Amino acid sequence: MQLNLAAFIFDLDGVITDTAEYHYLSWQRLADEEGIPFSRQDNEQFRGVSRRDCLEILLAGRNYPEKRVQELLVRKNNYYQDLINEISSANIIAGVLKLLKELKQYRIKLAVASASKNARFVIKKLGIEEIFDTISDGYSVKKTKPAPDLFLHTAEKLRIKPAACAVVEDASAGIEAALAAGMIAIGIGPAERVGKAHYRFDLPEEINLSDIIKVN
Ligand code: B16
Ligand code: MG
Repeated sequence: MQLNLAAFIFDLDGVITDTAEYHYLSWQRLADEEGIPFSRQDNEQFRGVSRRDCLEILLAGRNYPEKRVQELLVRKNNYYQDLINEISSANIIAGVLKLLKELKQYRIKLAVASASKNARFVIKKLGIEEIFDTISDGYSVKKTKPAPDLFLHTAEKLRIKPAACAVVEDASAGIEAALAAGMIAIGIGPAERVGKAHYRFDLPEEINLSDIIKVN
């Protein structure tokens, strides 16, 4: 089925760039320092989930005082920022630039909606700030993914109805949020993770726009 879509909203980490790996490395370092068991497999649950919610999952009921929780959040973010300091346009996932340019040609609005408070910095580093009509990040709304708020907020800024928006997401929390927002969900990754999406691709470079949108 080909749809009449007016906007594409992109998740950042895991869709536009593989900072998901840097989040993982930072959490692993923190967990090791704290003697908390953690693995790459556990990190899958952290995709699209806010920093605070990730820490709560990591702590798994361990009762840390708020001051200590804050210290852990700052430490994790420092590790992450050290890693993203080094990124450049070379870190854009294959096929993403081509896709963005193609969408622009069709006069489809483009947005980023990321749960990350570092999203603007990362987009700047990637050198793609100018391509997007609007950027929403971890500061934009209170209720993060899987709540639909971030995507609805983004559609509102674009002045486009949710039903005319597609969301490209790599996280199960993000697909849930897109569906709850009444948008078309395009999942990037394995079916176990993003299988609930309307469309699913293993990689962004496999997205075939003419299968999804009406191209005149
Ligand atoms: P920060 P996305 C999300 O970004 C990441 O997937 C998730 O792993 C991370 O915890 C979250 O951002 C918060 O990031 O600590 O930088 O605020 O996938 O929604 O672009
Ligand atoms: Mg993501």
